[in-house]
Amino acid sequence: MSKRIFVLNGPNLNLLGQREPAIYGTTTLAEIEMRCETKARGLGYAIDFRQTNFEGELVESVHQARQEACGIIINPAGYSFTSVALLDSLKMFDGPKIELHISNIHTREAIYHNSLVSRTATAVIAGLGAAGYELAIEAMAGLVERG
Ligand code: CA2
Repeated sequence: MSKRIFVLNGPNLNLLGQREPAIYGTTTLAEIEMRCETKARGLGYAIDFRQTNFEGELVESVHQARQEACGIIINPAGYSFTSVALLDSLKMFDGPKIELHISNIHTREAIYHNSLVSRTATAVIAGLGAAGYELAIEAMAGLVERG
């Protein structure tokens, strides 16, 4: 079994730490990647950490995960609420999938309440800030090993 977890990040998350710190905190995506690497390594996993502003690229990463990953952690950002294509691709991935949001989408404006991705997610983490990523890695290891 592959011991590689894909950590996928959608549009605008490359700007994390630079804007709206009250909602998204001050940690950059590069810092989050380093923390995920460390956490995963400690648990015996490798990660493939990616960010893209393009919907099709996110879909292609999910396709690639079908061959290479034991699990997917995904912060689809704005595509959570709009992308049937992303939902469809995730449905084709048989392993565990954790949807992650830095903010608590349910306490925000109504446009952020209905995530399409949640319909296929094994679990959802929202509102724990950047720390949610490390928790997701830990949870993913549990899902892969214990189901
Ligand atoms: O809380 C999250 O992680 C979100 O997925 C972030 C998305 C938003 O559409 C979701 O509702 C919740 C937006 C990402 C915007 O990225 C920014 C990056 C830096 C500064 C401000 C926004």
